[in-house]
Amino acid sequence: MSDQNKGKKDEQLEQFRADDQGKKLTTNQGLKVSEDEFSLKAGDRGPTLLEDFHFREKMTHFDHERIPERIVHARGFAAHGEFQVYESLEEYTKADFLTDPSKKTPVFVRFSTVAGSKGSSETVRDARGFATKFYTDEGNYDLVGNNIPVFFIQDAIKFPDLVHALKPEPHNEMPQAASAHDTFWDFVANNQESAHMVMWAMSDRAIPRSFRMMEGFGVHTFRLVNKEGKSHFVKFHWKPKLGTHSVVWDEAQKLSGKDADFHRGDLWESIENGEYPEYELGIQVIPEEDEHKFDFDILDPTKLWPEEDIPVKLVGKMTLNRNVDNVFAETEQVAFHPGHVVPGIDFSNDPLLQGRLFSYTDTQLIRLGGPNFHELPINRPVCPFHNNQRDGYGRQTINRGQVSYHKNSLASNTPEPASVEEGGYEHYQEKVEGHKVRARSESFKDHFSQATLFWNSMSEPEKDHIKAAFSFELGKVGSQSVKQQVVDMFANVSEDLATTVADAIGAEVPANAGSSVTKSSPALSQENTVFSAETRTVGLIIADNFNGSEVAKVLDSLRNAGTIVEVISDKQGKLKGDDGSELNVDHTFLTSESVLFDALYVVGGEDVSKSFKHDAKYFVQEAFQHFKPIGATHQGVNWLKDNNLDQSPGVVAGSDPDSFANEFVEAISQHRHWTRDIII
Ligand code: HDE
Repeated sequence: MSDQNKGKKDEQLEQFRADDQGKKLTTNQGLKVSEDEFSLKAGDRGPTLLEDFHFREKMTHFDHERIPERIVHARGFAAHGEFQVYESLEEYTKADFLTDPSKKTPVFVRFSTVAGSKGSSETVRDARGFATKFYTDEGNYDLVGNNIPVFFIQDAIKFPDLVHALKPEPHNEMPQAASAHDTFWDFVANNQESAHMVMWAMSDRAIPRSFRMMEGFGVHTFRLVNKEGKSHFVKFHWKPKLGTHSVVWDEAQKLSGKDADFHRGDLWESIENGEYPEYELGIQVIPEEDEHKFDFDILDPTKLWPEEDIPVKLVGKMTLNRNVDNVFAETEQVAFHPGHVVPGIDFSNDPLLQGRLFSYTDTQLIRLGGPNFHELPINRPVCPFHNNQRDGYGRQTINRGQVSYHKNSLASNTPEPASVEEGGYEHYQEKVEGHKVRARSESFKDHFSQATLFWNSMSEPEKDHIKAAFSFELGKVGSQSVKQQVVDMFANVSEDLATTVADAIGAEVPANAGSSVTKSSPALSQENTVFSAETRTVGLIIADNFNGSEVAKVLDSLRNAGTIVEVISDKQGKLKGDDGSELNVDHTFLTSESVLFDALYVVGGEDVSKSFKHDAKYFVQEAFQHFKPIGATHQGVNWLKDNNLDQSPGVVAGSDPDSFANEFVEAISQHRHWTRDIII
């Protein structure tokens, strides 16, 4: 890691790092150990002795190595980085890290799936967590978001119900990391506020290509408060530099088996290769006085703010530039909490957010074993912290002195609260009045308009994917009644959707299907995202005796365009070109699969075996079915012709290395070629 990436947080973590390599083995008490293979026994064939403190310490520690996994978001992966605001946002907020453009704030970001266990696959259909801890000079600020801008429910009290319905069913603990089962869809049909989020969950957003290629959203409406005490409502966005891209469902399922670590592998590798993932922070701002000017309630977490109506202002950039040293110590022990705020950032009365403000500390107490989890290296703020909290399991701070209470005279009444001018946090003084009621606001009762807005905003391929996703998920549901209820529910969103799905799953479309909502929001379609060939992986299928000079030219162009080329052949080792050049084989047909690549470049070679041709054909056909760009030169061109693939969109066959490379790079940057004549 270069020095420029070393921030305050990294310096702090350095105090806790340990390198064991080259050292003598000791017990935890520092005693050097002379033997670590054999327990202490009464005779070399006799029983083990209780006296063997080394054995007992080693075994006891091992027995206690596991902690409870997160109840949701158990499967996650994280990286360090930094955030910098472009220009001062003092008009809206007094938060120091958002007003000083010269400041680089260290961050730690954990991405996750929601439903699956800690060891589950990463390419399942699910929302993704996108949780960012900013280690600011005024304390930690956590933006604990998802890659979908809305949520299933409107009130936190329903979260245990939602999660019970989504998780594997309790009688047989199936299915793992999947929503395609009866209880989830029963919940959906009977809690219709979920309609909008379910549309997102059935869309391509729920099967991202990479953590680097998905948006992040704070979901709730928050407040920004400036020095003068003026408040604006705000929604937070993360916009990935590489655009928002997804895999296709068949590919996602195959990836689950071929590489359950597909997303963490992608993040890890890109950081190791210096291809640092970047995201811009965006804000949508609504002045307080405009709170009631919209046809939805801005406190309702099942609603987004259409970007065409309330533009997203890009205000800063986050770069992830360092992998963790130890996944347990950092990724597993990091404790996020939407209530970790700094002066200038405040909450709204969104009832989902209000409940989250309780849940996150509570869950860390069981997960991390007590109230001192803030002392774990990954969770420590980079600014000093002082208060009268003491003791508890695993306490590390040695608080000196006699006094641990407020108010006091013995320590001159310190630590003392700071005034607002000194940086003391002051809750926004919103005027609140009301009766104590358990109720849903009337303004929260429209569950379908934005579900239809989302549907209307999709391109035709995206709509097809949503129809197929509903048909798959409901096709896995056993209860005919639940299937019918779901069709009845989504008939409120679109007649076309309901009709296709009903047909696929043997249900009836209700007579009054359809919606009167015609509005759309083009920003919601992935067709309008950023397209680039950068960091795309290209599998080069090649054999001995290839045309060395021409292939080298193409590879140069591909690499100059920022793609990563990996060589696939039938055996490992080196391949020789006709000019004596050499290529190292990265993967064989046995150790890889087309689903692991964004594009294939097929060259082949003279005299390849029948099995080589067979395996290459399988790779190419599968990549074709997944709408991926395929390039071919030399023998590869004939193979494409033999398989009738050469005339399709996104398939580039060529003989001139320069023009071929340009066309192929363009095809790669398009991500997928949906106009191919393929039935999904
Ligand atoms: Fe969470 N959520 N959540 N959540 N959430 C947790 O906290 C909860 C919600 C999100 O990488 C838990 O430390 C409630 C929305 C992320 O460590 C828990 C409600 C959003 C992560 C919890 C919600 C999120 C969590 C489990 C409804 C997007 C992973 C482990 C009121 C804005 C953070 C933990 C990480 C984790 C509670 C809804 C995002 C149980 C009660 C909406 C990214 O506290």
